[in-house]
Parts: sequence; C-alpha cells; structure tokens
Amino acid sequence: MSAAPPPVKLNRAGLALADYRGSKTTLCAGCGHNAISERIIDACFELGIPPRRVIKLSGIGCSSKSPAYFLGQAFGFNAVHGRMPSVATGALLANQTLLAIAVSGDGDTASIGIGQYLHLMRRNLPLLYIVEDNGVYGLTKGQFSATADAGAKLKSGVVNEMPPLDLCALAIEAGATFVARSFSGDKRQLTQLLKAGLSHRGTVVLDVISPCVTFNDHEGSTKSYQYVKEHEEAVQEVDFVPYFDDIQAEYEEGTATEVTLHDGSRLRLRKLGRDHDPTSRSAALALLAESHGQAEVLTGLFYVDPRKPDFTTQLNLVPEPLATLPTDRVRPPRAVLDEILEGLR
Ligand SMILES: Cc1ncc(C[n+]2csc(CCOP(=O)(O)OP(=O)(O)O)c2C)c(N)n1
Ligand code: SF4
Ligand SMILES: [Mg+2]
Repeated sequence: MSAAPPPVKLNRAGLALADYRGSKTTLCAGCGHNAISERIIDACFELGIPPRRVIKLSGIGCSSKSPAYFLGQAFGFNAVHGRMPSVATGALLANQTLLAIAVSGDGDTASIGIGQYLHLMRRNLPLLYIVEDNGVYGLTKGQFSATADAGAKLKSGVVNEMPPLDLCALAIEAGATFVARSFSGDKRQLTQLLKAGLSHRGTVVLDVISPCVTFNDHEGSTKSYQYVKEHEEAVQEVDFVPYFDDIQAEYEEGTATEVTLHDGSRLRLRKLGRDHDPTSRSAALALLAESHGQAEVLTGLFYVDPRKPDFTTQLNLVPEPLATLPTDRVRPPRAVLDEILEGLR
C-alpha cells in the first residue's frame, strides 16, 4: 500500500500555494521575470491575501505579460504601453478596497511611461509597483532602455552612451513613500520586500533587477546574472514581521532599526556596511547619488514614510467603493442638477 500524500499546507486564508498560481509562463526559461512571479506567489500566500481582493495591472513588454503567471483568480488589466498608471488610478478610485499589484518593465516605465510614472509617485496612490528591470526592451529584441548603464554593451557590440535614469531616486523625488531595489535572484530579500510593500498603504516602488537571458545576459552587460551577483551591495538585511505574527527576532542593540507600517506590521533592518536611515528622504537621495557611476548594484530599502496619507485618503473618499454604490447614490437628483445649472447662468 502506498503512503498517504503529505497534507497540503494552508495559509491563514485557508488557501494552498496552488491557489496563488496563474497560467504556465510563456517567457524564456531562466528569465528573471519568472523568478519575480514566483516570489509574488510566495509573498501573497505567506501573508494570506485573498486573491480575489487583488487587481493586477501592467503595460506592454515581457514583464507586463507576467501578471498572467500569478494569482489566476485575481482581477487584471493589461493596459497599453506606458499607460498603466492611469488605469491603476481609475481602478483604485472606483474601488479603494482592492489591493493593487502593478508590474511593468524598464521600457514600459522609464522610456514611454516616464511621465505617467512620475505623476503616479506624486499622488501616493496605494499600490505595489514592480519594475522588472533588465535594461532592455526584451519583447522587441533587446534594444537599450533608459535604465541601461552608460558603457553597457549589447551582444552586437553596440555601446550605450547615455546615462541611466534611476527609477528609485526619481520615485523618492516625486513623492513615493516606499522605495527599494532588489534582484530577481535574491530570493530572501525580494520576498521580504514584497511582503513589506504589500503591507504599506501608499505608492511602493520595487525596482527589481531581472536579467534578460536572451538579450542582456552576456559579458559587458551590467544587468546580467553574473554582474549583479558580483556587484550587489545590500544596504541592510531586511526582515518583515506581519502584524498578525509576534515572533521576536533578537538583534544586537545599535545594529538594527525598526519601522512600523500602517497596518502594524514591522520592518526590521539590520545594518550592513552602511549607516543608512530609510526614514530620511535626503539620506535616501544622497545614498543613491553616491552610488551613481560606481560599479555596484545597490539593493535594499532606500526610503519609507508610513505616515503620509495615500491618494484615496487625501481625496476623502467614502468608505464604500464607488463601483458598488447604487445609481441613486452616485447620480445627483434632478433638482440638484437644475440648481447647479441655474447657478451657472
Ligand atoms: C505605443 C507603442 N510603442 C512601442 C511598442 C513596442 N514595444 C513593445 S514592448 C516594448 C518595450 C518593452 O520593454 P520593457 O518594458 O523593458 O519590457 P521587457 O520586455 O524588457 O520585460 C516596446 C518598445 C508598443 N507596443 N507600443
Ligand atoms: S526576451 Fe528577455 S525579457 Fe523577454 S522573456 Fe526572454 S529573457 Fe525574458
Ligand atoms: Mg526591459
């Protein structure tokens, strides 16, 4: 008689890991974007997020195809190139109870979508915005994007002469309230940052270096697996303790900082080489400015502000989602419209 299969582990929502999966990936084997989808699945499972509370948003690119590969039961909208922030803003104003996970690429965000990106940061719309950053337009055969480093080489030998845009520095400058960088190959750090980002109420930017194995994983690339492994410099070790979990981790005094997020979850940051205060905007911008032009890929949490009100709070929206209110509560009665029109005469 064969042994009974081990029981399926369920999370606090009573769901199994399989409930967080999506369709089978159609991306290249080894693409960093696939690893990020796996980490999103892990983070949502571990936090016990009901998939039907989630809306997945993306633009155009290999990265923007990724939402099909996780949380198959969630809502989703694949917007046009670089215009996902507008769709996300509309969706969250119609229903602010949704948990928004946005996935974009460096081309979708830093090239065609840079204007929409900056205005999204400015509003502090509550969403997790993941940039799957490979320095190229993977979907259209690997041209340099605006995050490619100066001096980086294409396989064909073409050298990028332009300086890169730093999406983290721009996000902090424009008003985002949780800004971090990670690497698709850094399972632990990425999962912790995803869990923390999903618990923050405001705009979260996670710029994840995600190598394109087909067009940008060779010698001369600064976004290849080998280059990032050799040059990754984590600012701190990140530990996330959700509000429902009270496990105490021991830290030596003077080596760690703790940040409490909106929902009571805590972020514990153990200092590594650098002394960085992630609650200081100026310190975060200075840290990123110092790293420019250095042969290092700085990762970790650069900036967090759990106090700034998010966009839906700033707008003082009614607690019920506008999308679910009946017509008689959202359409002003005839007498009110007549009064408005009279006032305009
Ligand atoms: C308006 C418009 N312009 C150009 C394109 C062609 N296009 C498709 S994807 C893409 C870039 C995608 O790059 P990125 O966002 O970095 O995604 P990746 O494929 O690298 O993950 C471009 C330029 C398009 N689809 N629509
Ligand atoms: S072309 Fe590059 S970015 Fe696109 S799926 Fe393949 S490895 Fe990933
Ligand atoms: Mg790209």
